[in-house]
Amino acid sequence: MKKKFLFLLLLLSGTFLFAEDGYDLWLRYKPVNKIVLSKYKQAIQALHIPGTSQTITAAKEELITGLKGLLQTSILLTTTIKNNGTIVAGTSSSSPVIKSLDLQSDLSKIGNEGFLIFSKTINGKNCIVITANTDIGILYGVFHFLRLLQTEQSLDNLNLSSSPKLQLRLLNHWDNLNRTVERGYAGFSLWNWHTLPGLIDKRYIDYARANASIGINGTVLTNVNANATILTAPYLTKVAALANTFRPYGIKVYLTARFSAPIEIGGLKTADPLDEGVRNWWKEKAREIYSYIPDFGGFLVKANSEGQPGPQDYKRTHADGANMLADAVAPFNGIVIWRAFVYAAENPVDRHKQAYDDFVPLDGKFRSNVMVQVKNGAIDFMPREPFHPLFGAMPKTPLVMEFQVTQEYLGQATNLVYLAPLFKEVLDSDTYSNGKGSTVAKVIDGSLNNHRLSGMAGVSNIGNDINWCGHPFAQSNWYALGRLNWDYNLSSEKIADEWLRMTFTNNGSFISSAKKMMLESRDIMVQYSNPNGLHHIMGTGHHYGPAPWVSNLNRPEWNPVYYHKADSIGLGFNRTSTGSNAIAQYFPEARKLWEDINSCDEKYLLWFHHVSWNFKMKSGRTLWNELCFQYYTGTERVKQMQQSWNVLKQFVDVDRFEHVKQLLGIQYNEAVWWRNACLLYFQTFSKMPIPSHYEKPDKTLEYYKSLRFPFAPGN
Ligand code: GCW
Repeated sequence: MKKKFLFLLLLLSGTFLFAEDGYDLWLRYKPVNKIVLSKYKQAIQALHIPGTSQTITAAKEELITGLKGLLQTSILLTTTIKNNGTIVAGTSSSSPVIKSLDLQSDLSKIGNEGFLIFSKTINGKNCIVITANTDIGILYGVFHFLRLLQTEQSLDNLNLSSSPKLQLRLLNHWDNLNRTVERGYAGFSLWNWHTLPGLIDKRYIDYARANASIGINGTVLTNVNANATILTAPYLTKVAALANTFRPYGIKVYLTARFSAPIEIGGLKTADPLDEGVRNWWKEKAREIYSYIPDFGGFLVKANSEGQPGPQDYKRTHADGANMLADAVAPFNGIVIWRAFVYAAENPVDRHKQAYDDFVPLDGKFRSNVMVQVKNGAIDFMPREPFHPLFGAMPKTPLVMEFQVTQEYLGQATNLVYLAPLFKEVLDSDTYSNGKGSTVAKVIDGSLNNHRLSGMAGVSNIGNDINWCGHPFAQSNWYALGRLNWDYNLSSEKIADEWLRMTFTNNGSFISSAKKMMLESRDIMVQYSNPNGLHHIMGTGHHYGPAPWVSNLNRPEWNPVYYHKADSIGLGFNRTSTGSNAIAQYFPEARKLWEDINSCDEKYLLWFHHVSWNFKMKSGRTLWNELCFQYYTGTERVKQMQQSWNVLKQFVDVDRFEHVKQLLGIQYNEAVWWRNACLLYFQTFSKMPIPSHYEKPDKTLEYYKSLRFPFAPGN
């Protein structure tokens, strides 16, 4: 009785929001607000979606579920158009009504995956048409239509045409066969290899739905630090089960190929790519894989990098290795995505330069079904990094962008960091390779150099945590990867807006404050961890938290001191002509932004220059005082994020509200930790005081140095 009373009270006070665990991601389909609802109920009264393919069935089910949730009523399924407000969905082959509309000229412009959504009178009835050239286009159109409703957009006079800018829109899972995830902070791998193929977890289907809803069309299931076992028959049966589950949602599977597999599972003596036996082994292996998975996407390969085997073990080039695999998958229309993330401990050259040095000479030497996958920057997914100089420098090779959605260096799963601004910053950067306007986006979409293939990949942040990504806001980064892959011209703001509306609520006050938090979050993270171009000063191995003092690792380039080069004179890595000259790998016009220490964009100052502690910054502060300013301001801004979130309590269910609140508490402590540890350490070189108006670090440098995290996740 008491409970009932409390429930009623909460309901009446309007503050009762059912607890949510985040499992539904942005596909919650909660009821729209009352005013919108009455309009939608006019516009949507029936559904006409003939066709029985698995993809059309998935589209139909999604519409039924979505509309039921959003409009709180079951939708009438019709075989003819006899109601106003009928949604008519299908291709000209699945739907005679669509065929009769004669849409050829519009459809010819949208390719295999695009869709059209428009209002139209059919048989005298007002209808909404969702059509495409293929069934998967219909599914994408359906998700887009549902997004319009979820974000409470008007349905009047619809006239939309949309198709993806990039062809391969990929997730890269760094998932190991024992279910640990390299740099994964959201639990274990989704793929339960032990129970596959017998058990198809509902999560696999929801994963596919979520991906299809944002246009992701390929998934690399396994870690680039590869295990050859995935290529054996028992595992291929498991992979096939996943491929069958994902296929209706337009998602192809890819695997990572361990270069030494012919030795490890094939019993050969060598993995030399020019050896006939090895070449034949891979050809046979490809044939076998395609017998299980006829639409297998292909291989992703990390070779001769961080201890992985590769063609250079046999004095062959990356092109020799990639081409061998490309020849094996070519008969089945497979592709090889070869990673350019290479650097060698034995190579004394600035790590920044090594991938470019290795790959530029190979431009033009790859088979036509090889793509080279390049990380967004030359070092490694840093909080802020200039774009990779390979973009624009390999005109004859299609390059795939590799972003990291999992936040290895950006606060992992404890920090709220919305990554769309990072992705956009890189995509919008001008390489000047073909003159002004040669943006990274135009390099990877193939338009600058007329490539047949194009693509963008994101290292996944998905695990088996109930909310998929660990931090409730980390879901937005998965979402953003898909949306930008579909259309890199979307703004970070628009993507955040959509995601917030679908994930939380359409309430305007909530949206404006939460969006502000998201849009500032990446800058804030940079500010309290790696301001002004500092990079790779994270803890050893796990990369959790600061450790700029580390200098004892075997490989020089794994030591933070390698990157910040603090000394009594100043701070930063001189990559200009008087230093490593990595800057010369950029086109002259691009270089201009950074070349001159006095005009260098200060976001990248310490990336390209060794700067004296007394150097006058644009703010008028010395470098040392500027660092103090950045670290203290960034930390303070986390406190502001906490305050902003607290005010939003009334709009968010208790569970997710508390979850984010507590994580922001952790983030604040981590920001203080970054600030204090870094400033105390750099102070041992600058010998300058932290300005007295800042609160003094309450712990010593020794304390910070003594911290250990033996079981930090993802390592
Ligand atoms: O960012 C580094 C990570 C490694 C990763 C490597 C890579 C898969 O610390 O864990 O290995 O990059 O991208 O290959």
